[in-house]
Amino acid sequence: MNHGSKMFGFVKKCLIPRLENIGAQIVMCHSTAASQNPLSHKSYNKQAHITYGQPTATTHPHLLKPGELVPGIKLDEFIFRRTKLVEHILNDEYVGKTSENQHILIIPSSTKLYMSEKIPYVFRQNTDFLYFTGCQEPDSILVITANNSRFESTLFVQKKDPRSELWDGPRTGAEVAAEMFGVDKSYPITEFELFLNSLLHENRKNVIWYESDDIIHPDIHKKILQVVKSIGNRTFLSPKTIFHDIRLIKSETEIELMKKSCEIASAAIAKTIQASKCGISEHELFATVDYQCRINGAEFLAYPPVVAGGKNANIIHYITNNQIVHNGEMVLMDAGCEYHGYSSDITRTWPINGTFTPQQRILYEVVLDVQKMLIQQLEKFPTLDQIFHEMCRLLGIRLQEIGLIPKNFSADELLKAAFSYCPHHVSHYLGMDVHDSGKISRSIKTRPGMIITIEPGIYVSPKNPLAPAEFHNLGIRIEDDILIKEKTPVILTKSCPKEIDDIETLAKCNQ
Ligand SMILES: [Mn+2]
Repeated sequence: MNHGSKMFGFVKKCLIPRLENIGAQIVMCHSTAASQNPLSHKSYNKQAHITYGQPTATTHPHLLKPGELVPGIKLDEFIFRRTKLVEHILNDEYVGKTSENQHILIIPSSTKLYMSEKIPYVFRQNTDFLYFTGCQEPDSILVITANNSRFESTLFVQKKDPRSELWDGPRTGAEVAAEMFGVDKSYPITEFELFLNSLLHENRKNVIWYESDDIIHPDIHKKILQVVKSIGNRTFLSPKTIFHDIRLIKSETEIELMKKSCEIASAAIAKTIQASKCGISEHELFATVDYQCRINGAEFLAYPPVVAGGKNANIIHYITNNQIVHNGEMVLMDAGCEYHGYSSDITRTWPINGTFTPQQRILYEVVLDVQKMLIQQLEKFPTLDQIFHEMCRLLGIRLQEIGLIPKNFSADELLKAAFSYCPHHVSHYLGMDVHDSGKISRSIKTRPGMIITIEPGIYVSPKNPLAPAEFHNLGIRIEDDILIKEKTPVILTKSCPKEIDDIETLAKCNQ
C-alpha cells in the first residue's frame, strides 16, 4: 500500500500556506470542473450507466430538476455553505486566541440502525452532514482542511460493492463522489484512518473540530479517537454551535422547501379533521395524517405525532395513540412532515363531534387569541424566551378573566399560575430538524430568515388546585410555523384552519 505517501502529498499540497497574499477572501482548492454540477454537465450523459447512491435529476426527474443535487437545492448552494462554514471557523473566538491556523473539521454521516437482526430502521441522515454535503449515504465522512483562507473538502464514502448493493441498493462510490458532491477529493471510507493519520502527522498542531460529546457514528468515533491517541493527547473543539448558527438562517431555496413541507402538513391535518367522527380511534387519525402527508409528497412524518383524545391531551408527549375518541371529547393532534429533509410542526385541537362545548370553546378562544397576539409581536423581533414570558403574561390575564386563576394574584403569582396551565415553552427554531439548531440559545433576538413555531396551550389537570371542575382534563394547543421577515412575519401553516367556525365546519363533515 502506498496510500500513506499519496496522502502526504495531498496534505502538503493543500495545507502548506501559499506565499502569495490571498487576503481575507476564502479560496477553495478544488478545480472549476468539480464546482460545476455534474448533473447539468454534458459529460454526465456519457456516464448514464453509473449508478448513484441517491436520487438524481436523471434517475428521479419527478423529484429533482436538472442541476439540483438534492430536491430543490443546487450544488453551488452546498459549496457556498462549506465556504461559509470555513469563514465561521476561522472567525471563531477560539481561533483568535491561538497561534494555530491550520484546521481540520470532521463531520460523520449517520450509520444504519437496526430494529432487530438485519431489519433496518428507516435511514435518516445526520442533519449537519446532509446540510454541508447533500450526501444521503450512510457511513460517509466530510473532512475539511482549512489554512488561513484556503480550504479543501474531502468526502469519504462507502466503496462500490456488488454484493452489498444487491441487498441495499446502489452506492455512489469514491470514483464519482467528488464530482457529484462538488468536493475536491473523494476516497473510500476504508482510507479515512490513514488520511487522518497522515494529516495529523503532517502538522501536529492542527486544531481539530469534531463533535466528540454527541457521538453520531460510533465506529467512526472510535477510529478518530484511536488515530488522535496515537499521536498524543489532543482535544477537540465542538463545531456544533457553528453549524447551527449557519443553519439558523434559511436560504431562499430552504424557505421554498419549508413552505411546501408546511403546506403538505396543513392540508393533511385539515383532511384528518374532516375525516374524524365520534368513536374513531387515535390510531386511525394518526394513519390518516400519515397517509395524507405521504401521498402529497412528504417522505414521512417529521416525528411520532401526538394524537390525544380527551384527557390524553394533558400528557404533553403522548404518542401511544391507541385510545378511542368519544363523543364530547376534543382531540389534540401535533403532527408535521418531512419534505426533502425539511420539517413542519403543527398542532390543532378540535371537537370530535364537530361542536365545541361551552367550556372547550372558552379555553379554545383564549389559546387562539394569545397565539395570534404572540404572532403579531414577532414584528418586533423578540427572543423566544421573551415570547414565552409574554405567553405566560397574556395567558395569566385571560385565565384570570375566565375564572381559572384567582383575581387577587400578584403579577408574579399570575405568571406562575399561567405556567401551571402551560408547562412547556412556546417556541423553538424549526428547519431540517423539528427542534432545529438546538445549540442556539432562545435568548437571542429573532431575525429575518429564521423559522420558528408559536405554540401556546392550556392543559387543565385535575391535580391543579386552581382549576374549576368543569374544565378538568381539557387540553388545547394551537401551533403554527412562522417565517420571520423584515416586516410582517409569514405564517407558513396558514392554510391549516384554526378559527372556531372553520374547525367546526370541517369536523362536522363526517359525522
Ligand atoms: Mn413544536
